[in-house]
Amino acid sequence: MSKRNQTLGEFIIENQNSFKYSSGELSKLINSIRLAAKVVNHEVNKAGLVDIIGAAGDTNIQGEDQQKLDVYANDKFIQTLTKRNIVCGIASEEEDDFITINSQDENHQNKYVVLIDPLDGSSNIDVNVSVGTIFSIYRRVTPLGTPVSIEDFLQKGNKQVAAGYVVYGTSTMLVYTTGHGVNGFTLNPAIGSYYLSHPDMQFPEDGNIYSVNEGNYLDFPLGIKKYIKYCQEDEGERPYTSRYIGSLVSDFHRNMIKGGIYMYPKSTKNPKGKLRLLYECNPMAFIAEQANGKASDGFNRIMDIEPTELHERVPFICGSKNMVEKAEEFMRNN
Ligand code: AHM
Ligand code: MG
Repeated sequence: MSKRNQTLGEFIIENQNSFKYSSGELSKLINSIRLAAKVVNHEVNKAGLVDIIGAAGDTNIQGEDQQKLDVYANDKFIQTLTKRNIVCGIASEEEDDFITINSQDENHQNKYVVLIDPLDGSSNIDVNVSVGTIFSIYRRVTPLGTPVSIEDFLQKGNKQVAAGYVVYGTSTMLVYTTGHGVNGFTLNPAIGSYYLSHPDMQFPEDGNIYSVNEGNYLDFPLGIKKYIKYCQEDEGERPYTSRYIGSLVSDFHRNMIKGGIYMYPKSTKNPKGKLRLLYECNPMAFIAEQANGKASDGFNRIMDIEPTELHERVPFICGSKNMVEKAEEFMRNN
C-alpha cells in the first residue's frame, strides 16, 4: 500500500513484487533513471546562467566543453543505463540508430530495452519554460545470448512493461507506471530525494482544457478543426479553455491533473503528425491508460499500432477519456 511521503526508493522496493517478472532488475532500471534524472535536473536548472558559464559549443572556465542540454541529457541517460547489466539496447530520439549493450559476461544476457526522449520540448529551455524526459521500457523479444535487434525496439506499445516521464518544472517530478496505476514523485532538491506526492494519479473523465498548436489550424484535418470549434462554442458547460505550453510532458501533466486533451494532429506541414510513436506517444499513451485516460491517433488506439521504424511519427490525441472519444467522433464523421 503506497503512502504519501514515502521516498521513491522505498516505493520501488515495496512494490517490486507486484511486477510479474520480479527479479529486481526492473526496479534497478527505474532506479538508474531516477539517478540520471537528478543529474539532468541539476544541469537544466542552470540553463539561465548560459551567459555566465558559457553557451553550447564554448569551452568553460575549467576548460570543459559546454554541451547543448539535449545532448548532455542524452549522454547522461545512456551512461547511467549502460552500466547496470540490465539493458541490452537503447534507442533515443537523439540517435539515428539504436545502441547495442552487451552484458558484463559478454554473452548478451541483459533483458530490457529502453526507448527515450532525453529532453523533450528543448526549444523551451532558452526561455525558462518546463521541459521533460520521456522513457519507455520493454522486455526484449529476441533470445538471450544474441545481440539486441531492431525487432526488440519495434514492439507495439501494449507490450511496454514500464513507462514514465520527468518534468523539470516549478518542481521536478518523476511520474511512472509499471502497469499498476500511475504514481508521481516530487524531488526535494535540498535532500536529493523524490517523495511520493501524487499517488494513484487519474485523468478526470472529462475536462475543459484543450491543448493544441492553433497556429497550424488552417492545415488541420476537418475533424480536428470542427472539434476545436466545438470546444469554443458557447453552449452549456463550454467553451473550454486553451492551454498550450509546447512541451508535451508539461501539457500532458497539467491535463492529467486538471482534465483536458492534448492534440498534435497531422497537418500539411507534418503529414504524419510531429510526435514520435516510440519515444513520445507510446509511453504517454501507457501512462494515460493507466490513469484512466485515453490515447488515439484519431481512429485507433496508439498502443495497438505496429511500429515499422524507430523514428516513426504519428498523429496524437491524448487525455481525458470523454474528450478523446469526442475528438475521435469528429474525426470519424468528417
Ligand atoms: P521535440 O522532440 O523536438 O522537442 O518536439 C516535441 C515537442 C513536444 O514536446 C511539443 O508538444 C511539440 O513538440 C510542440 O511542437 P510545436 O512547436 O510544433 O507546437
Ligand atoms: Mg521530443
